[in-house]
Amino acid sequence: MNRYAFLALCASLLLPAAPAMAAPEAAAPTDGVIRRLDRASGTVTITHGELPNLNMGPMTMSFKAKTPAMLKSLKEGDKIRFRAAEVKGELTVTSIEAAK
Ligand SMILES: [Cu+2]
Repeated sequence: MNRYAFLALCASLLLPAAPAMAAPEAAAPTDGVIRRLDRASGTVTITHGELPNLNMGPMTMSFKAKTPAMLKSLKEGDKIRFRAAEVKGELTVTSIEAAK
């Protein structure tokens, strides 16, 4: 293998990892419990564990849901795994699923 082929191989091995590392949503999901669910306003109050990407320790707080549809199958008291990020200045749940 010549030097250029080797470099191309290195690049192809490294590239798949790069977008995952750059995206804030790549953070591992955080455990939480739904305390309040307001479908009308699309907000959800969650008692959550540590959120390193938001510099938060465990607490109970309200988030905006990225889409109202993502709250459809959930109810108060549900244990969840979720990701949150700051979107347009608002703390927003970007993904949410029932914890198994
Ligand atoms: Cu918080």
